[in-house]
Amino acid sequence: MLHLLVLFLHCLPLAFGDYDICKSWVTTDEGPTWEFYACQPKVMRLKDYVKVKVEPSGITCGDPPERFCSHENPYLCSNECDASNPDLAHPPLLMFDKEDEGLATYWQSVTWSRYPSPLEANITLSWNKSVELTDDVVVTFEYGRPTVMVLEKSLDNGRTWQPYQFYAEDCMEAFHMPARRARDLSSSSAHRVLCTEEYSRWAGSKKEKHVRFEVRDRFAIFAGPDLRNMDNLYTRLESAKGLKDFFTFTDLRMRLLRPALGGTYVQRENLYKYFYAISNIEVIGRCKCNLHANLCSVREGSLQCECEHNTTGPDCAMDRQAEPSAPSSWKGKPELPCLEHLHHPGTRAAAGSAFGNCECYGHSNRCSYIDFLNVVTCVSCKHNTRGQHCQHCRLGYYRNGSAELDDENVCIECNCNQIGSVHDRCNETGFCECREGAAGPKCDDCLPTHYWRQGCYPNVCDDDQLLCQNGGTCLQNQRCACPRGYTGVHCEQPRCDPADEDGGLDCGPATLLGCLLLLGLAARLGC
Ligand SMILES: *[C@@H]1O[C@H](CO)[C@@H](O)[C@H](O)[C@H]1NC(C)=O
Ligand SMILES: *[C@@H]1O[C@H](CO)[C@@H](O)[C@H](O)[C@H]1NC(C)=O
Ligand SMILES: *[C@@H]1O[C@H](CO)[C@@H](O)[C@H](O)[C@H]1NC(C)=O
Ligand SMILES: *[C@@H]1O[C@H](CO)[C@@H](O)[C@H](O)[C@H]1NC(C)=O
Ligand SMILES: *[C@@H]1O[C@H](CO)[C@@H](O)[C@H](O)[C@H]1NC(C)=O
Ligand SMILES: [Ca+2]
Repeated sequence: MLHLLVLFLHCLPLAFGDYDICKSWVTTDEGPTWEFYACQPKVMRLKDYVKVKVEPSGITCGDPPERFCSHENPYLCSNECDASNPDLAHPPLLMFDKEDEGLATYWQSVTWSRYPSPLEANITLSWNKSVELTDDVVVTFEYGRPTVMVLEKSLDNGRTWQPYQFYAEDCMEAFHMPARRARDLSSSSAHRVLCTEEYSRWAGSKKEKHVRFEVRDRFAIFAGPDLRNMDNLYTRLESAKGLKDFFTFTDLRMRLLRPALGGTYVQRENLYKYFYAISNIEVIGRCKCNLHANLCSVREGSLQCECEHNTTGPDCAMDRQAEPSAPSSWKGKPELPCLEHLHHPGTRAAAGSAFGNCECYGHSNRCSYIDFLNVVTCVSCKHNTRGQHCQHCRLGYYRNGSAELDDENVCIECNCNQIGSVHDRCNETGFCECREGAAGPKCDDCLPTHYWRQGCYPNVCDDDQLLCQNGGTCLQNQRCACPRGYTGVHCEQPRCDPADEDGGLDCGPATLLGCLLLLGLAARLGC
């Protein structure tokens, strides 16, 4: 059972830093204990973890070798695709390689030599794991974007599919749908499947290469044009069932239905200029771990969440201790007033301070109910507080002893010196944990045995143990200034400089050998 688990659900900021720890060991009035937090893995380039399938077989060019032309210069057909020659082959993997500056590498289809039967291709991307988009999907087409295509997605590893977005030069003609743009959607229609004409018009094959699935435009409906109010976005994502699912999938499929035409009609006498070529498919997002993991790693060839909070399963959606019938275990609990449903399994959110047990000392007016723990916890604690009742200070802050719990100034920033301290946290009286040699409440000083220079370093010399010899003087504990004739860290070595004005080599017999060696070295170096 998860009865000890208290999840402190904050609103997810775009600065994902706040979500990178799942738990921490803290001291409370009742003694030390684990505190648990909603956490999620980092955003990554999902194309690095994808498996691709291109259909039908034989759609990739080069077998047999084929020539192709460009729309700009349709009678110059000098390019060749040959699958047996690595320099002239265009296999599917080239949609996912690193695009360095310079020439693009791309997958390419056969040409439309069988016109008028359609030139169609399916490109299926599979992750074998639920992932969540955090940025636009951007597909880069060389030699022109398709005039008709459909983006589809699957939530169940390819068993069932649903349309994600339609793309056409003329949406009415191709799909009997009116054309819409993602940026014109409203908060109630943000997850509508639409047809767009923005990415299918011919604009010259070099100029406009990108076809987008707009995630940012949809986020902006809730977070504002610069995505500043991510708080609001994530509250909506957690509370509106369907909205978060909209950005989630296990597979994507592009159904390419008609290639770029470079004009309004197909020129039958030159079909070698009609084909698809994709140089990159960028998919930015993160593993879906239901706020129970901050790591997602490749195991058995697939991405998997490293689940915390006693959860398990590929998406951390299951209770590790529960019987297989766990999902029904929170049926029959009393409904609390003003509850919005959280997408997050086993968690519901409540709005408004009218919510009975929502005590947050004035640092929040929103609570969340975690079903399988039967716990009510504050959401989005302000004034640098955290905790079930916003009764603790956030990491990096400490309790202001002269302020009440409901005071806005209750938490004071630790302000630990970045170089001198181990981390930016401090104890209840504001003392930071110092690196070796550093001292002071904020670790911005050095111990007497150390000197400060972008950090604390052990003294080279001092007036006590590490004396400068032969009359040298210690400069700020950092180095000895040696008198003429002596060198070394502590001026312990006689110096044998042949260019010395006094002419003489001031070398005692004991160091004569060393002097001769030095002279030899100096001679070899050309002094
Ligand atoms: C592409 O996939 C769809 C199902 O989404 C299927 O009906 C169609 O036949 C496929 N096309 C090709 C060319 O494989
Ligand atoms: C998909 O991932 C599961 C683990 O979640 C793994 O056991 C399975 O082998 C994977 N399937 C494929 C086809 O990679
Ligand atoms: C998880 O289970 C272990 C063992 O049953 C228990 O000690 C622990 O408190 C549970 N809770 C969390 C959040 O790990
Ligand atoms: C501590 O709280 C008191 C009372 O609100 C306030 O006057 C004082 O400025 C706070 N101290 C700091 C360092 O913020
Ligand atoms: C905080 O750390 C300082 C320095 O290590 C120590 O003197 C002080 O007692 C600590 N305060 C508490 C409450 O632990
Ligand atoms: Ca490429």
